[in-house]
Amino acid sequence: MPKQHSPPALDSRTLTILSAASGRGARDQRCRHGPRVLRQGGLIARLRRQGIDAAWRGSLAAPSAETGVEALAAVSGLCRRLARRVEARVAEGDIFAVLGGDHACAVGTWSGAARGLGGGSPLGLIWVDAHMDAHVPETSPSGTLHGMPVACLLGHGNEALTAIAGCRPALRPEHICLLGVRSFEDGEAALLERLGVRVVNMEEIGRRGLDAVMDEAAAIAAQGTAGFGITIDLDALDPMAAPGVGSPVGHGLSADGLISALDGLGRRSGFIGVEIAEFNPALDRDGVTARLVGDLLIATIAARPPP
Ligand SMILES: [Mn+2]
Repeated sequence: MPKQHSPPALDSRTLTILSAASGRGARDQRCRHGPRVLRQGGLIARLRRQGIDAAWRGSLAAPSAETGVEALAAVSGLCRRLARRVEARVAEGDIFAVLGGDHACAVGTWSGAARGLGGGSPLGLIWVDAHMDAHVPETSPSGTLHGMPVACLLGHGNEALTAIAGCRPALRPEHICLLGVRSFEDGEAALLERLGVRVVNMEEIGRRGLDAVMDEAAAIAAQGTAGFGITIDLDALDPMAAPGVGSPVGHGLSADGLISALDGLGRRSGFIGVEIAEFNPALDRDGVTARLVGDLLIATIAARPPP
């Protein structure tokens, strides 16, 4: 019998912002500057103006390549620390927002969320991404860890990462849905297919509309779980809308479409938190991607304004 996770009403909760300033999961490591640029750009003040009681409660980072610490050790260390922070927030009933860094931070975020919900209480997750992020070291052409977090959370891959969730995987395949996929390799697609993970590609989004597939994803994440969240890799968006990302892929989601599909997600019962990753300020143009991070958080979290 899963423990019932019954968070207080959203408007009485604090939004805890945690940042994971690491690019060690990627070849281009400049996503590590993302959290600093967002913070200096006034993200907290903007959220507060929208009535979100946001507080920055932890700036985590990974050792840079120059320290000689290898990427797996750097990323797993960061993820372990991030997992502890997220676990505590979920156990308290606060909602959290994790800001990356490259998307390898998702291993820490969602392993911690699963622990915070308690043993035997499944986690649900909506994964918005141009990629599948479901490689294991044996299938990955690049070997970069930001291509592996979905596999790790399902219990496949480096033990230094899979073990962060505890004695069982952070996620069961039936409780995660990928949205926006359009760039992947055979090995990772085969893993997700074998596990029965629902993957919604851009062709299907074009056919059914983003609102409809987001509804389906939210149902997958919420059904039979004790709590659910969403992780957004900014590369899910079209590079015209979000140029400042780690690995741009053409023909992605529109900003307006994603903002509209996210509206109200945070008010659904069981919602525990959001993660936004892969903001690379070095490739941003006129702050458009930084602003979009705020737009996406507000759409997900903010209470609907009174009519
Ligand atoms: Mn990703």
